[in-house]
Amino acid sequence: MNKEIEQRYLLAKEKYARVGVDTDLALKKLDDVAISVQCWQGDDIQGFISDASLSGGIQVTGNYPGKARNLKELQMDIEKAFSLIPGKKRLNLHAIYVSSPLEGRDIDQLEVKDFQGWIDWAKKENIGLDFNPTCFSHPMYKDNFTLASPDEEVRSFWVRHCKACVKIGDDIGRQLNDKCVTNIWVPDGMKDNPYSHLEARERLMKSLDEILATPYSKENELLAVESKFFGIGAESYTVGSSEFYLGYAIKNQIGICLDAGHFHPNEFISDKISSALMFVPELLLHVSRPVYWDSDHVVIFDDELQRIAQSLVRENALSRTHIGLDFFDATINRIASWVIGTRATQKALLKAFLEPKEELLKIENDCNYTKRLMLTEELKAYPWGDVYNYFLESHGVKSDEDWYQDVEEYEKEVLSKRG
Ligand code: RNT
Ligand code: ZN
Repeated sequence: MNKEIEQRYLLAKEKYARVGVDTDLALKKLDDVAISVQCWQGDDIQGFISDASLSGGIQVTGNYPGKARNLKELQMDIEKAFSLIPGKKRLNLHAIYVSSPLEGRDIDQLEVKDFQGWIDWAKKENIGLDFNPTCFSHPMYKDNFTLASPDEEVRSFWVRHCKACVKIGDDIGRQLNDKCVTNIWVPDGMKDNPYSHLEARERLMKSLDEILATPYSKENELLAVESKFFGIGAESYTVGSSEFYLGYAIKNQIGICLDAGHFHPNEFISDKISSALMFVPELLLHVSRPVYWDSDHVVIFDDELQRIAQSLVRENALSRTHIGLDFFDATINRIASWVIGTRATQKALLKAFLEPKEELLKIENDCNYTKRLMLTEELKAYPWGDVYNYFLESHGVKSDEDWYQDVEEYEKEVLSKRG
């Protein structure tokens, strides 16, 4: 253990103790929170099935060298990133990341064996896996539609794909003995004003009902549905809106996925967590960073990330919330982006764990808003960074900016040699 980091921690511990906060306990709590890291940042959502370009109204810009080109490279890169991120982690997979060739089958015929390479890897890494059907980047994504398509051939293709994914998520959860969150997001929408907003929603509901009829165990798998406000090329109408999916999740008692980039610029998912959890059993978060319109920038330690973490901790939401990251940026080193985004999320959680919860609740219930403002402001400058560094060091991970050397070395030795 680095002496300076230890000394700084001991000073921080004393300071926090004065306001009734136990830093050791906060670190223990942080250790228990699993963050699901999105595999798709490693190769700009390309996957291993085809070289079709990304569609579905989402875009990855940039051409930073060294993206993973196959399973081995992606696993290697994730392992590198994980070595720089302490604490519990999971990996979030999209269905296009098969671990062995499909040999003539299309994605409506996926089976768990197509992901066995990941399941075995997850066992070795001692992590859980999450899963997503991939309803884009495929020729059957037609006229901006998948599950809500008016073309029965298209709609039923995507229903088969999603049913196969539900089955796979169930198998993953069983094999790993760790619940797999399978999240359904579809890009369905319209560029220009629809004549009717209703018909496509009825078709989406019909498709979802068919998908939910797939046998699966709620112990092995949580199904979640993800709403969106608009996508590129679908600016005027999104079938799976927030109201649609929240209603659907409540009615069917499945998870709702709140993506930080899928709402109006002045609307925050942090304020939705407590309400949603009153009506759905579990929540999935796509922690992301919107900039003007839906663009998934690398998560940073900004106000909304802190508010999300505060909601989770202050409102006892952690035990029913799955934290997933969702960003893709091809202009910077992809491994660094994983480390930065995941560490930022951990920092926000730790900062929230380091609040004197009971006292702040009491102050608030006494309607002593002056004291609440004073204390929350003062806490912002408390030495939580020293506590986080101690967390890193005690897990044998390099603290402050020192981890970046590893990434630079890896870029030089490995990434720069990829074609
Ligand atoms: C798209 C959604 C969705 C995707 C991933 C790749 O707007 O946020 O979650 O980012 O499935
Ligand atoms: Zn998302």
